[in-house]
Amino acid sequence: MDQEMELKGNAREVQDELKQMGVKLQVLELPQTTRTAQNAADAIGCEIGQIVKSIIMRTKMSSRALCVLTSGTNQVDEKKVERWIGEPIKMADPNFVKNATGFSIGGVAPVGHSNPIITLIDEDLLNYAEIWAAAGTPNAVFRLTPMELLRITRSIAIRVAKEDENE
Ligand code: 5CA
Repeated sequence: MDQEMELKGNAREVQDELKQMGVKLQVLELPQTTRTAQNAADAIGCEIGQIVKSIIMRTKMSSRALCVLTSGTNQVDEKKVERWIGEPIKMADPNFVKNATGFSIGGVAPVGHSNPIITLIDEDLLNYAEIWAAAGTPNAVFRLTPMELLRITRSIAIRVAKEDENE
């Protein structure tokens, strides 16, 4: 399609990666910014929970990158992820994110990283029929189903969200 022909830079690379994986998912470049989950929901006209945040964490001891694909309404509970990974973790800084994924914060896609990254998916994303993820730049996104996200990231869904302290 025309839109696909015009994709540039990282958005094109993400589109090429998706195509190589054999999935028919289309990267869209929007006129508005999609830098944050709220921005993306406003630009797309969907619920913020449908936005996939690609949160890059760093293991404290082995210094490996970890990608936690989180619903736009949730915050990552580091303790829940640590239990799964078996090592303390912390948020990655912007340089680490760029080196690990090839993308800058605000445009980190769930696929097409510079190196393979261990990925976990927030189970709350499974509640939606359709979700939207970043596609390499702060104004590129693509729509997919939660099952497609599981498949293209070869990942699993777990409970990662911080819960209300009263719960
Ligand atoms: N394009 C949208 C979703 S389609 C997007 O990328 N959203 S995001 O949530 O994945 O990216 C912003 C996230 O980057 C924030 O939620 C935050 O966790 C992280 N972030 C923002 N600033 C920093 C920073 N200075 N250091 C580390 N992480 C940051």
